[in-house]
Amino acid sequence: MHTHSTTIHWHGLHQKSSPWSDGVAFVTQCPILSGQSYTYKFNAKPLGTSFYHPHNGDQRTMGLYGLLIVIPTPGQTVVLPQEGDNVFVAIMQDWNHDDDENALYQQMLWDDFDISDEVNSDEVVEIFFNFAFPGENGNTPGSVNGHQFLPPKVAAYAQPDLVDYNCDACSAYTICECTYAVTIDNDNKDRVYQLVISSIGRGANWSHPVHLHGHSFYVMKMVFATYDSESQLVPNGGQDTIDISCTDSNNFCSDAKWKNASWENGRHPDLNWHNPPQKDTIIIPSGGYVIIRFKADSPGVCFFHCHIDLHNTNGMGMIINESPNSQPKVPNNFPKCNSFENDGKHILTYKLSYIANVFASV
Ligand SMILES: [Cu+2]
Repeated sequence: MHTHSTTIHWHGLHQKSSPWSDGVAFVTQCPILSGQSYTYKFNAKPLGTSFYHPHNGDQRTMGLYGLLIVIPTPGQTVVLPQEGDNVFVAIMQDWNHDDDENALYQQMLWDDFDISDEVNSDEVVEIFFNFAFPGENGNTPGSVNGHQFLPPKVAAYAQPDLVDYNCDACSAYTICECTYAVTIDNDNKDRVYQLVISSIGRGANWSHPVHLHGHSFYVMKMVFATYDSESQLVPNGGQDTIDISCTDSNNFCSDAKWKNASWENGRHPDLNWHNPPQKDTIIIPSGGYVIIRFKADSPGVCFFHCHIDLHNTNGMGMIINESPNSQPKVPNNFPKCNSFENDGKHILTYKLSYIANVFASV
């Protein structure tokens, strides 16, 4: 790609102890420029079948992606296809069509997981995130809680002091553009994070496959809006879901909360403790919500975004800044970057030096 910069995200790998290798442009690294090379080094964990794709612009939807299979190390006990089994792996490109809720749920199921110890805790921190397109007519950007993501101009992980995380202009009643980040930590090793991810309110009408970097999480609940026999949304007193209350008069739902206050702080009464699927990406149904749980055991800057490229590049993403005090240092000489105001002189200087180089080489 002689005209594009790029980065590669190793989807499915958690990058614990190497968060700078997660491959998100302007979040974990600077883009790799045309003509440059960059070597990713990381532990291949967890094992399984996933894929790699660029994390810069819309390059994935244009075909830059492939399979990524982590095989077990000798001695690791896993269920593998037996000799003679007919096994193949398929990878498919996006195809937008009407999603069927049963099909979506069945796709998530793989096996029973015993998670009683992992995400059951007395200390649950609950956070609501609404992935949607709220706003006024003509200005309805992709956003999370009304924040249209503004990518930093540096590698946020490697150059944290140069990132402007100020989102003070945002409120429950306004949408704004900023580098939205929420900090979580593991000061208490037993603490569990419960995210309530919705696609509700005025900016709903799409379902969003939301991907959290750095983690697998447990899907504790998936709730769909109510539809009639002709697939039309049935309004529930003006709200998409009867469980969540949107407090602002614009119905942006950037400051959502449970209608039933006794559900707060992780006390939703109907979570799936028997066989919650373990995922790193989950569909948020239009007009519905999903509850996920995980522990903050992967220090780094974890991008959290809709995996539809056009939604993501439109601003439907944010940073989970995880355990800032425990984040490992980047390797020596890790590439850094910055921006400059283009007054034309730099371009001219570059062109002249390029021409000079060309003449010098002939
Ligand atoms: Cu989306």
